[in-house]
Amino acid sequence: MVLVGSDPASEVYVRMKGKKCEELGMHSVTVALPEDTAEEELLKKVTGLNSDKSIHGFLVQLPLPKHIDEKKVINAIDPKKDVDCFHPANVGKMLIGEPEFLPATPAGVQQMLVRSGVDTKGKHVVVVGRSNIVGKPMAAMMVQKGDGADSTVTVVHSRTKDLPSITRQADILIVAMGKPNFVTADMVKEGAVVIDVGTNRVEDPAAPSGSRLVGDVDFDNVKKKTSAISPVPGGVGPMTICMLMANTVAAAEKAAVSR
Ligand code: L34
Repeated sequence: MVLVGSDPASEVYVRMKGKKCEELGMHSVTVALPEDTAEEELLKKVTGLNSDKSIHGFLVQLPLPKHIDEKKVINAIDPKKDVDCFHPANVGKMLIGEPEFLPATPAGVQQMLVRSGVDTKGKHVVVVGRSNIVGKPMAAMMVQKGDGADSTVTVVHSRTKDLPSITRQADILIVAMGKPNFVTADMVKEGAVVIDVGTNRVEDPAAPSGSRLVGDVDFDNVKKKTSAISPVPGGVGPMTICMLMANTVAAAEKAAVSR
């Protein structure tokens, strides 16, 4: 894992990933670089990891400091080691149904559905949000053929007209908007399955740290209408980390076979 700067949330996530590697008996290294690292310096690190035979997969934790072009950095990662599945070549392969890797957060959502016994075939999945990391790949995965997919997919976002009228049609509602309490009970159909991808830190004077982690869904009120709902924390976040680990194992297996 490459971490640039000292964004507190990124530090937490990277630490959690390192711990998970240790738990699983996987070698892991965290390359921590200062906030003022030059783009060229980071690109050099990426090139170094690309050719390092002791590393089967790596990621550059996002967001990066403003002076660094994220696209350039992602493009520099060897697609065979791109366990985030952020490289355009890997995104393309996923889109045509021939994935090298699956992007960790959407794959975590899909596994949650599969392992909870939620039928997705022919169901109306509404994805709220259109980011490159969650919304777009999530929609692309749910329209693929096969188990845990085969859905009819609608993507809604900040420019959608009458968004609640569409979310109310969802059998499965996947929310990745990045806004606390964005989805309220009136926006959800009775009996729907709701997956909350949001991780927002909000001020809470009552909390020991002065803040608290919440999703994009008004959990307590929406819960009353759903047949299943995922919480924040303890929902999609830990699944993301699991899928990153799975991708890393897959990368190592592929490297062993092709050697
Ligand atoms: N390159 N950048 C890259 N890859 C990623 O896969 C990520 N992401 C997102 C941010 N930037 C990235 C993550 O790892 C978000 N993310 C992530 C990972 C784990 C958790 C949340 C986001 C997680 O496990 N959250 C815990 C709570 C942790 C806390 O207390 O802050 C949860 O239970 O939701």
